[in-house]
Amino acid sequence: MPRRLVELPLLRSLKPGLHVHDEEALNAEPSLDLLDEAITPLGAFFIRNNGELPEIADAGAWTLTIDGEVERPAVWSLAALRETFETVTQTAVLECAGNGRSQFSPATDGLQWRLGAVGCARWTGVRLADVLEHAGPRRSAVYTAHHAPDRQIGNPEKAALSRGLPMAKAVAPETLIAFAMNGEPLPRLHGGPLRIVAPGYPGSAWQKWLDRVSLRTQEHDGEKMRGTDYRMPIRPLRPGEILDPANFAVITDMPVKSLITRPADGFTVAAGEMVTVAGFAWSGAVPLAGLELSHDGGRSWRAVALEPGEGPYAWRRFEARLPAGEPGTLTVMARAHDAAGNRQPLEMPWNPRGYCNNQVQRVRGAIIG
Ligand SMILES: Nc1nc2c(c(=O)[nH]1)N[C@H]1C(S)=C(S)[C@@H](COP(=O)(O)O)O[C@H]1N2
Ligand SMILES: [Mo]
Repeated sequence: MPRRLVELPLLRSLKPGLHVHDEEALNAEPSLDLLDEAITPLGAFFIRNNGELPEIADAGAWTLTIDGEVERPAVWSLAALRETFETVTQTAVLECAGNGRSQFSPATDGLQWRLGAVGCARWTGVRLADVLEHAGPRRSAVYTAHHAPDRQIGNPEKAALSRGLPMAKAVAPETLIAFAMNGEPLPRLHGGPLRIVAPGYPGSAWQKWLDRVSLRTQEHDGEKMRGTDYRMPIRPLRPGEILDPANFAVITDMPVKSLITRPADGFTVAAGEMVTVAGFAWSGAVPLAGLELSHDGGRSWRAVALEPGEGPYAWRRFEARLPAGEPGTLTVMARAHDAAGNRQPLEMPWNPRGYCNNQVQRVRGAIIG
């Protein structure tokens, strides 16, 4: 029986509100009203797989190998990892680099995500830095390579995805090898028993089903780390221009962004009433600095306070009540900025693979008389 006949119903029962983009690889995202919580529940968290879910016969027998440019290669059982290293919890946003891709025109290749390929969870595990330190990284090590058993659909010889991190991010205190999500054992759909958590980096860097970390003397060139995969052009490109991969750089820190989770697109409000506008803002490495709202289609903006988040990598809530004027249309927009002065663009410049779209979201409603 094809595996998806088993796995698709599983996904639908665990995550009933998700829109499934791809039934074979199981790629699915929630509607935005399901994201209206500081900690995204497991049942609303998007799923992104580049290949087939791996077969995991006995999660308890899982091992993690550390090798490559290290003095003391090691093989860890789950129990030994947990006993040896300090357990830490990091609240962090996980966002697919392709989130919002469906807004690019002309359309680009890749899953046509709307705006729901993002969530914020509490990730618990051990620091990748501690595990690497134990193995004694050599000076020659500049990049990690992460490996997992999932394979491409129709091509079981090839890994679905094998990405890595520059050493500085690998040994940063926020980077984890996680075994729990929102206080529960990490679900298989989210990479259990072990995954990388790289706060601020795109989802692609958060390797699921992690079974090997290998230190390398050069930037990793595994599956989905070559050509233009998860890379942005270093200068603006026009649609149709010849692409030279030398002009692309690996996506590292994700840009400042916000999401309006309320009201929903197509809302109605009576003239003279107030509309509650709520959602979240987040940023990759540079701290968030503020957020403005507009309810006149971007003609005027007003600053709105951000609530504190659960640490530097969590998203922060905003909520404001805006007046609905005369009958007609009402377009609500949110625009966040970071401490380096980067502000969400009204229009994201096009890029060939449709990545890192942080353009201001427009939620359109009607004021009725
Ligand atoms: N082994 C493996 N890890 C992976 C992937 C994958 O296909 N295989 N996809 C990556 C991508 S592109 C994203 S956006 C996140 C999604 O994590 P989630 O499914 O837990 O939401 O996992 C990442 N880790
Ligand atoms: Mo992704």
